[in-house]
Amino acid sequence: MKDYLANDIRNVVLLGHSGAGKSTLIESALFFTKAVDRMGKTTDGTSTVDFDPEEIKRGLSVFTALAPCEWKNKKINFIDTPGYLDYEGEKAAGFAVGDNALIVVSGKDGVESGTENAMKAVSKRHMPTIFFVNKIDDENAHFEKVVADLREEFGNTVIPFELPIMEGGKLIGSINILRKKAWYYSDLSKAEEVPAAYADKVEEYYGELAEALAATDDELMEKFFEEEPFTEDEIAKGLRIGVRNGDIKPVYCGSAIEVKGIQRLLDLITEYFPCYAEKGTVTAKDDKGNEIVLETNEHEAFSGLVYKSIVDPFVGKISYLKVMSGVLSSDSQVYNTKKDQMEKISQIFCVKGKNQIAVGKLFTGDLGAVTKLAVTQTNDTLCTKEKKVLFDDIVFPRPMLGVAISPKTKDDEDKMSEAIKRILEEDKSLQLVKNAETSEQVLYAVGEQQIDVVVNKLRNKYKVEINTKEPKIQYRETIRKTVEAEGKHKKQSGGAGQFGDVWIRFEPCDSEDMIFETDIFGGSVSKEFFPPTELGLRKCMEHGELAGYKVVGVKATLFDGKMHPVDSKAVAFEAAARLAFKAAMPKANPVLLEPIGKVTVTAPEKYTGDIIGDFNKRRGMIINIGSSEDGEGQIDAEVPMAEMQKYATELRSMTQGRGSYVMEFDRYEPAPANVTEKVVRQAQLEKAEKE
Ligand SMILES: Nc1nc2c(ncn2[C@@H]2O[C@H](COP(=O)(O)OP(=O)(O)OP(=O)(O)O)[C@@H](O)[C@H]2O)c(=O)[nH]1
Ligand SMILES: [Mg+2]
Repeated sequence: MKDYLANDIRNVVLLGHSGAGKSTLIESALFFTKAVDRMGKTTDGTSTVDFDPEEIKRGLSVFTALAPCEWKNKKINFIDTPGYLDYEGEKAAGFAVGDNALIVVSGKDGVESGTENAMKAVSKRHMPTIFFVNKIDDENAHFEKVVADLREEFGNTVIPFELPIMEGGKLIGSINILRKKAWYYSDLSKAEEVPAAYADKVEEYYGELAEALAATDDELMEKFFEEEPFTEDEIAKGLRIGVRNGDIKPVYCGSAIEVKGIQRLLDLITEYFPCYAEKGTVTAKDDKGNEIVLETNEHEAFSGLVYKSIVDPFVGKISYLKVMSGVLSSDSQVYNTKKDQMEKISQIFCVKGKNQIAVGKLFTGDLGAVTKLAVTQTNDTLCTKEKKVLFDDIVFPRPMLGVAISPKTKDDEDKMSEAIKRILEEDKSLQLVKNAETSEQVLYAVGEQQIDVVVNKLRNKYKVEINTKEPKIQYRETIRKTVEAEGKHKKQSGGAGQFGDVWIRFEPCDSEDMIFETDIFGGSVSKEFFPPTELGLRKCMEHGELAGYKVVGVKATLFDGKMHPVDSKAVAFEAAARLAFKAAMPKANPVLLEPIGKVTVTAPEKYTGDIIGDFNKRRGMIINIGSSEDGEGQIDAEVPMAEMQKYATELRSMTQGRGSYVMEFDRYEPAPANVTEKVVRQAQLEKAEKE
């Protein structure tokens, strides 16, 4: 591939529902432009962008991938994103470096939640957008219905540019609405008359398109009202403006699998989608945190954003980046602003699926990869030492689905933490939390399939086997009644004896940490035994008597005791304190506390009723019903966290993937009797198993 300057590069991110045909459409474009010699398939593992074993096994995309092709002296960087919701993090990475969006819609399944999510994302970024209605070859495909649904859902800026021509259930050609001409796939070189059966529909679509074009320019509007035809130049200018500012979102159609409709799509992309350099400038922060403006051209100092990293146990690290300004050259030194360190760039690659093609330079706006960087990670900015800049982080989704992971064997234990560290570096939508209280390592992910990918990656790439289970809920225990109890530890058989005797008052208090006081009269317990008594109690507080959970809200006062002239020792008082605790707790009206989370759910309003009903079943309390920043429904609730373990999956099925939520721990509250009973029983079972 030759070098492409900024003006000749188009970055196009493919978005849409899983299974709409994004990866196949890219393959089709690569095949059509001869970037690959065989048309690969996502279903048999031969596609260019779905090459990872996890993708091949599942028959869908799991990772964002890059595949450039050349068309009419332009380079189109196709960025494939996974439609499946678990891979939201990968989608965020790919989306962040796209300048234009190609939303693929299945002609047979129409507008789906993935289409809506894609549209929501591109609207937020005001990204120029084209729709491609795919699978028109399928007998159940219905282009006009899909167009009508798209317009109803996303408004009148969605405008059909073509109409498929079918014959005997086969897609044989398409009509260009603007030119009112038909092209047949048997011979794309000549335009023909529109078949009579399509004439009315063409007129209807033409009216919509002409009006949208007219709206881009006053002169065109005048012509439109005068019913004068637009010239080719006027059309081109109007389209360029309309597509760029989002007032026109062309709808194209075809069949990725039959390589139909690809040529016009490529034309549209190269002619009407803007290149990144057209932005003119991009803002970043300088090393003092002040805003700095960089020009998006080759003369500016180099800067780049790393949007994805792959840590290969054999090859080392591969860092994917977008050149935000200037030129990145091989055999150069760049500065990593976040890490405050120089990095050596030896080789630069243009990436096509799993293949890396060495190139000498990457120009402004281009996407590529570099290998073996020492400290650079995803979301780092690379730049020159002379012009230090920092770009905003790509925002990755907050994972909410927790799973406790543990190594299967001792051998796995040694390798697990290093392997997980690498996996976390690759996937910014994963988080690992080491919970000191439950002694668990909890991996948080977006969805269950993503967890499965992690388990497989550990097994296949790092040869580590792990167990997964639902994380423990961090219950707590407290007391409701003041009690006094004696603990007497006496060991006088053989050797040196041990003697400690304490009287301790336990009373409820507000402090999470135990408060320890002494109120000894007449020296019944010498001061030197206060610390071991306290230590004994503190150890007990870690595991309550009710169900083994941490005890909070207790004040303990050592108010009496006895000593032995020879046998009284620190260990004996520690043991005595423990006995006092054990004796006191059952009488102190112990209570189990459960964690309550503050939950915010965002989903289209039509789901509000279901979401609220579901919270009632989860013992939740609705705090507020309102709207989110995006104008969707927002429900705030407080729910026991034990009821939310699988909520990520359940909310998804309740809203067909349109809802999302965040939850934060808020406070502890006494658990109801039935919950306490269940937790206590479970604890007893576990204890019995251990013994
Ligand atoms: N009939 C028909 N099937 C198609 C067409 N394009 C893709 N498919 C099939 O649709 C299925 C999904 O295609 P993919 O390209 O993997 O879909 P995707 O949008 O990349 O899906 P995700 O990676 O999960 O987001 C596969 O079985 C394809 O063979 C098409 O034009 N016509
Ligand atoms: Mg795919």
